[in-house]
Amino acid sequence: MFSSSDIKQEAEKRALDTTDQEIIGKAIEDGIETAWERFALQQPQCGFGQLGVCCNNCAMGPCRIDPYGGKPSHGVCGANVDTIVSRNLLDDLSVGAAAHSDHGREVVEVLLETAEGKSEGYRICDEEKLKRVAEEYGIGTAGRSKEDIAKDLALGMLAEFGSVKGFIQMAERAPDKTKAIWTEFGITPRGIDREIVEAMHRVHMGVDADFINILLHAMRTALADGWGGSMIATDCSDILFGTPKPLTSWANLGTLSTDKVNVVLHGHNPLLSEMIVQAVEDPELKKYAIEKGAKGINLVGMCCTGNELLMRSGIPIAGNVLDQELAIATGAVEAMVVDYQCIFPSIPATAGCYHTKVVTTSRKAKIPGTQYMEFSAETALSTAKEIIRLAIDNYPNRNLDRVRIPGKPMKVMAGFSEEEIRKALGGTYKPLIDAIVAGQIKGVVGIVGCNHPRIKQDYGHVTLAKELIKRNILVVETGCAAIACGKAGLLLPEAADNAGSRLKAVCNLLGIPPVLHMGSCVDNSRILVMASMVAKELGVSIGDLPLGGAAPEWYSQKALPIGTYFVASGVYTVLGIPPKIFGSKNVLNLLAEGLKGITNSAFAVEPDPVKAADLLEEEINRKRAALGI
Ligand code: CUV
Ligand code: SF4
Repeated sequence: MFSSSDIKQEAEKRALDTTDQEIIGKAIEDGIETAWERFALQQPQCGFGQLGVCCNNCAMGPCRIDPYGGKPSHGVCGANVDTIVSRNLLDDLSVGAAAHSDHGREVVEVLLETAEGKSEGYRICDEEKLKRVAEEYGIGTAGRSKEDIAKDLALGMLAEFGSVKGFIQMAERAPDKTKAIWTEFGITPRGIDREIVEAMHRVHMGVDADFINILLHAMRTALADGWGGSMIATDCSDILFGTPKPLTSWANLGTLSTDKVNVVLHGHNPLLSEMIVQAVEDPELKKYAIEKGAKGINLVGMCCTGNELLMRSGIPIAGNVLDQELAIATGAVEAMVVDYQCIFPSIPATAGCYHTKVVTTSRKAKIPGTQYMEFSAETALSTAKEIIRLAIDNYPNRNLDRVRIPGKPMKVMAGFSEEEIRKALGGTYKPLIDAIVAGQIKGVVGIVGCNHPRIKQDYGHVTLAKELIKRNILVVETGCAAIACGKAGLLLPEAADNAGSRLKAVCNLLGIPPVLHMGSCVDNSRILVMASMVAKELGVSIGDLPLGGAAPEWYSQKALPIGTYFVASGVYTVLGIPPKIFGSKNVLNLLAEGLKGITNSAFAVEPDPVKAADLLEEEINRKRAALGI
């Protein structure tokens, strides 16, 4: 067992943020098992698996290849290491693309139901964006009701999942030079489901054995996510709930309240969480909370659904993926409401040590030991109210002796949608381009992705962001990376003091932070759109721009298509955690080198965030030189 100084040390080893450290300490004292304990129990992890040389695709396996070039060198079917490694990568990447895209589909379905008057609680909020996107789809808008337009748009988008027309409309947003590269290499995405299903076909035993062919399809599948499923998720969410605008709010576990009913909204899709935001406005529920002895209801977000709520409604964000168990360990959470993705199946066990109720809501994601309250568009608001009632009912069960709410929340500024960034610049990207040409901003890097228990929580994100802004590189962020930097105080205009003098001057002039929170993981599509607009303004490809991407602490399969559509769109991307491809030199060389000849970008792996900043800066300088600036 740990002594108290050991506990402190252990907590400091696990997380960067002091509020997280405090609750890690409490969790250890309370004897709660978290991802960190389970990660330790898994050590040493299987080397074959880590290298990607194990294949379990068919019943003749599992097969594994000797990573040192000895025997066995082939699976029972004869697949070699390149086939196995690339096929495993395509498999994982497709899972990630499916997760984003299926989330996108649900938003479109609710848009359709809303247009048809069949949903409860939803309305079309951003009519201007609706019309703009509808026009891209060739849908007439003049003199039509927003419902009629939305119906046509939703049907048009739903059709793209299966691909009737053979291309994805939103991929047309890419600059011509980028699209020409996709055409040349045959990786233009044809349909969202189509690429994922084809990927599943190709990984079947005895289909695609050519690692180059497999990796090209991986790029096409990733593009179908970034410029398809994810972009649809972003744009339809904006249409339904409003396009985010800059606002301020709060971050970290200190956003939990000592005297209000705490409800943590965890997961990904804003469809559920936005209804809960509406539900807590109900005067009856507010009264009910007071009757139960609370001062009110306190909603906080977690992970990407938290990012969605923060961006649009200014709901405080309690933390990122490794905070889900910690939030419960504060002893102050009445209910954790989840939909899907990144929800640890351990959550009900953690909750069982306190009074917390875990509510699952999606038919696709049931977790034993939770309360299931099915969520559907037709009854969304009523279900949301029921969920809040359940949380209120649970308030009297809070055991004050076991509650600890740490520190103070950190102020954050969020809500930087592509539209708002452009607006802040005066309507076009010309001022940004001028600043880049003048060297006031050396380049732009997107830091994205999750936490991983192998890395001190948030250390990779925060260290890399600080290093980059110091070098006058503007940082844009999504996902858990953005939450990490929020906790660290980097999402504030004052954080420009940490930036190089040139970037600092730009930030001060515009009153913006040096690290811009652009949303959830599907909102990486906002970064693509921004890059595309800048490239179009210059008449170049995205690959020509001084941009970079990084996923310092990624774990999720979803990070694979994100990284890959960045690279396939022309953005050099550094990963802090090695993907499971090191068993194949050929696969590694193609992704780290060979792609440069195709998209003028590639992957790199660098666990040290300072060195990762060096790599990104070098690449930005290379692209600047090629542009003659
Ligand atoms: Ni979708 S995918 S852990 S919440 S960023 Fe956070 Fe973001 Fe990764 Fe999940
Ligand atoms: Fe083994 Fe080939 Fe089957 Fe994979 S597909 S498990 S390598 S026999």
